[in-house]
Amino acid sequence: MKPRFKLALFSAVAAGLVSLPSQAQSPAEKVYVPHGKHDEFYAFLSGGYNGQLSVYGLPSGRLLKVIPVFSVFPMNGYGYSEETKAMLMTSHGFIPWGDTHHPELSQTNGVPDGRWIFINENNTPRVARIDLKTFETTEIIEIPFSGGNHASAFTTPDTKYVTAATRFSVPIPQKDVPIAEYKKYFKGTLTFIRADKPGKMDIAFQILVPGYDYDLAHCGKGPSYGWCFFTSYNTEQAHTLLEINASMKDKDYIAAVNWKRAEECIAQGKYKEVKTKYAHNYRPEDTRIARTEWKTSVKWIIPKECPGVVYYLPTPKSPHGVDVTPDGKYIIGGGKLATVIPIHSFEKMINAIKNKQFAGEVEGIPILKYEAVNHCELPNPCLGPLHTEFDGRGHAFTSCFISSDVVYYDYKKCKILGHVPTYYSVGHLMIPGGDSAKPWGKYLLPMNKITKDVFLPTGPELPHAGQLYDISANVENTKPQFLLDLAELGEPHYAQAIPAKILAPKSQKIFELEKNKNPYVTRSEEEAKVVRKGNEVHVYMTAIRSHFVPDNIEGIKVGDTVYFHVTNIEQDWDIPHGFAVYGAKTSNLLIMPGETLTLKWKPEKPGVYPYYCTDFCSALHQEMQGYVRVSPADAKLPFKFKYGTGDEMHIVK
Ligand code: RUQ
Ligand code: CUA
Repeated sequence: MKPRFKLALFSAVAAGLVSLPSQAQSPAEKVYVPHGKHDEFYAFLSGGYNGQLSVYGLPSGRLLKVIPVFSVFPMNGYGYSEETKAMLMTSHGFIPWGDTHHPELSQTNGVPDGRWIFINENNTPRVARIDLKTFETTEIIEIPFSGGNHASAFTTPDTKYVTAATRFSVPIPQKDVPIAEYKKYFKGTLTFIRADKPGKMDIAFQILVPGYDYDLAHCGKGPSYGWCFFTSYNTEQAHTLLEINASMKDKDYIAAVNWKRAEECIAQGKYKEVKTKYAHNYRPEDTRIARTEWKTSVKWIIPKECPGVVYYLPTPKSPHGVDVTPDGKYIIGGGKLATVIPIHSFEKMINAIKNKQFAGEVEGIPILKYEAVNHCELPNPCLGPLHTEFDGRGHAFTSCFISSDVVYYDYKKCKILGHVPTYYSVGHLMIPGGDSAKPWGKYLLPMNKITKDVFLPTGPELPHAGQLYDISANVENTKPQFLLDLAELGEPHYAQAIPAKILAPKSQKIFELEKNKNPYVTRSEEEAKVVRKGNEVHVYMTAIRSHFVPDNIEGIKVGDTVYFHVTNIEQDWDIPHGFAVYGAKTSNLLIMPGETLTLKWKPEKPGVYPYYCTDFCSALHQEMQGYVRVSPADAKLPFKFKYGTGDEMHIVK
């Protein structure tokens, strides 16, 4: 290029008159988001064994937030404050940890709409809803009759249901039986959770299925609306040495569930109501106090008694992921041990059902003939195919664990277009909207299991690495361009992304003090008070730049249980206050503007204990402190508190 032309082109580009072909920009230019500009996408990456969900900006790869879901989070008091403890309640009691796998955005007409994001917990089967106005976990439902909730939390295109299933089949109902009698006692359940009404998550029904390992799911859309698909492995029903014993058969199954049919059976009373106990935890917008509601039964559908509700599609070999193309016409299985990628046709499946092209039956579930449902087998794709996402242009991208790459292909023509490397051993991959009816495309993010030499070494434990690729040019003739290595938190299994322009305008800035319905709210400093009820002391405290009211408290005695109900009375965006008291066996609280949070404290020894704000909130943040005096249990000290030189205030006995 001649220098003068280069200059002219540069000014034309700068003036926004000409846009350069995307491949003409360097990776650094493509991921650089200058000060004053924001990222184009929010990306939500599960944290796996950290039990959380991380929020990144794309393309910069900046970590914006960690949302605690199934694990306590000392950073803001989630799971420690009295208002949030109940979120982690289960039928096994309070559980401070969970294993998050698959985030899934709520959808309208098959397109992510930015209302909520759901995510599953694998270990103690649960599903959570995160409200995307506040980026907070607001609801968690436990799933009974399940073990290892992995094929979850995938949504129907209208968010009517999200899915759950047993990855580990278990005795259903649970009982004390010899493990060797697996085949006799162990069963699986496929669960549909009603999810479109906040605060009212509910198990609509469970389908009782043979005791295999149900691994992943995705629901149909467009022509396949009304169906969801679940992979299974271990159809051998092994209970020991699964790496060999569950890899014997050439094909396992994808279970195709007709949930419309299930609804009919429920309406006709073809179900069994079974007694059990499971937790439904909800944190409403007004009180912001999480409460546990105990649910006591579920509806079971037995496939024999509801014909047409489930069919098995034979699928090679120990399939992991199952993904439905944006047009809803094809179902792609990722057979970990398979040498091909099987692409099933929904239309063929429906015809096979009509024409009864069955190869057998298990427990009332017809097995369809493989040839009758298979659209094609993508030959020699890669080694260890797992998961598939779509760019919305007719191309599928499948992650391949063993060969550490992503293969991309035309799924209708069954034609491979190319491969890109991953570093290393990719698990899930994500394209914004890539499992929806209308992918936004643009980026591809494979998320890897093994990092090795990608980043500076940090001892034996390394962050997982993701690789961001540009797929904005049609991959038919342009290879994806490598952009960035992303250091991830925990182990991201699946991820989701949505354009910032959908989400950012909805983001809530404060909680309105007026609307705060916490019974311990203190709306003004005049209302601050300390109330004793026997051995319980309730401190109604306010926080504002740069003091607490009260800031001196006397009359607490050893043996008291003190509840600090701290209301942040600021009404200004991004001005949280923290609260911590010396010796408290809990985390700090991080209180948002307009919010009330409660810290429980049992002082054990007489003395004077400081408390302070943990978030540097103003030039006088260091002055934002107070003292609480603790006297011996038998002390006759008057109960008093104050702020400033004024008299003792608002003591309520
Ligand atoms: S997993 S790497 Cu979704 Cu939990 Cu596949
Ligand atoms: Cu409030 Cu620092």
